[in-house]
Order: sequence, then C-alpha cells, then structure tokens
Amino acid sequence: MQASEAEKPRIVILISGTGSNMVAIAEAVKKEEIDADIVGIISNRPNAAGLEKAQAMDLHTDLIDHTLYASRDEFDHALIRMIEDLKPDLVVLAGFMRILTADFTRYYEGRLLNIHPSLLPKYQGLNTHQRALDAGDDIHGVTVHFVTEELDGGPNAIQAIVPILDVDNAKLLQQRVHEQEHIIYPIAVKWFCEGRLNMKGNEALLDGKALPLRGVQLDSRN
Ligand code: NHR
Ligand code: GAR
Repeated sequence: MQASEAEKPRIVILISGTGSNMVAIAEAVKKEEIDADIVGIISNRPNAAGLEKAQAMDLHTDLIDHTLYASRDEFDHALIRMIEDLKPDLVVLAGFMRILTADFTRYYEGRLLNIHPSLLPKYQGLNTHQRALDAGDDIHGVTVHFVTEELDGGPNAIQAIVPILDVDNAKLLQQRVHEQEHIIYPIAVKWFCEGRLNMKGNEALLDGKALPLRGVQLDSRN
C-alpha cells in the first residue's frame, strides 16, 4: 500500500438494519467525494440487510450479536475490542439501534457520529415521525450529531428540514426524511475526514467556529 493511501482517515460504520445510510457513505467514498477508507461495517443483528449490501460493495463486515452478552457493559466492551481491531479514526452510527454505555461514548468522544430522524433537540428517542405528526408540527427533519453519553444529546453538526404535508403519514414522512439523510450524512463525514468538523467541550466546530445549536441547516423546501 502506498503511504498516501495509508494516511487516509479510517471509518468504521455500525448498523442494525437496512444500511441505506451506510451505502450512501460508502458510495461517496467510492466516488472519491470523501477521501477516506471504510475499514469495516459492524452489525449487532445477524439478519441486518445492510450486511449483504456491504459485502456486495466488497467491504469488510463483522457481526456482534448483542443477545449473546449478559449485560450492556459486556457487549459494549466486546464491541470496543472489535472496533479497535480496525483502528478507526471515525466511528459512524448508521441506524445502529443499541443504546451505548458511557464507557463506550467516552472512549470514542469526538470521533463518534450518529444520524437521528428529527430536528434535535426535538424528539429524542424512538418513533420520531409519528410524534412530529401527532404534535401538529409543520416541519420535521433529520440531524447528524456527535454522540455523547446523553442519548441524542450531543452537539449537532448538520440538519435537513423536511416539510410536513397535509396528506402525510409516518411512512411517507419517513421516506422523505430518508432521502435527506442520504444527502447530509456523507457531507458530515466528508467534513470530519477533511479535519473541518470536530467537537470541543460540548460544541461542534466547523472550520474552527462553533456551530449554532441546530448545526448547519439545509432546507429541502428551498
Ligand atoms: N448511545 C448514546 N449513549 N448516546 C446516543 O446519542 C446514542 C446511543 C446509541 C444509539 C442512535 C439512536 C438514535 O439516533 C444512538 C444514539 C436506539 C435507541 C433505543 O432505544 C435509542 C436511540 C438510538 C438508537 N434502543 C433500544 C435499546 O434498548 C433497542 C431498540 C431496538 O433494538 O429496536 O438499546 O435515536
Ligand atoms: C434512519 O432513518 C436513521 O435516521 C434511523 O434509522 C434509520 C436507519 O436506516 N435511526 C434511528 O432511528 C436511531 N434511533 P438505514 O439502516 O437504512 O440507514
């Protein structure tokens, strides 16, 4: 391997399901829009559809079944060991559905990103699309944020706003949010790999400047 290749940022992506965000990031790397190496895709679910998609893209995959561990602590420590074998510079949660312990989030602090389907700090946790509809909101969206111990509480890097339509339901809304996810997650990963995006204290910085609470905001209505 050439020295220049060896120096590329190393990305590990954690998934639990479909893996469409993983694919969006992998395609951006393949197209050289992101200058990085994806060194592994790790799933906690044996039947995650994303595993086959990763293999079809010739990416290294690993499986760590959380049901085989007695506690969250034991699972997270085994997960850290599996990730460390891959020596990542960045760990990306892409539809990874296990809450992580403080030991894990502290270990990867500042190099751990997640995508969450709401305009954080609104609607942390699960079932976000239905909750936005039930609240009568006229906008919804998706956020990429640095992961800290506080669930969906770490500093935001980038968001996309998605309009809520009169005819909407959770499924339709989720589909439109998903399209935006595939745009903003590769952007955030690219910024990180270029050294432009980082976390300091409890703030996300872009080009050395603290980002506002919501992060950089894209508006899909424009
Ligand atoms: N861990 C920490 N500490 N902080 C975050 O911000 C995290 C995290 C782990 C995952 C992704 C997340 C989201 O974007 C994420 C962010 C799963 C759950 C959950 O309740 C909540 C949030 C997120 C992912 N999981 C259940 C659990 O018991 C299991 C649900 C299932 O398997 O379907 O872990 O929203
Ligand atoms: C995405 O919509 C992501 O925002 C969401 O899961 C989906 C995964 O899709 N994440 C969460 O809900 C985290 N709690 P994907 O597997 O196709 O990338």
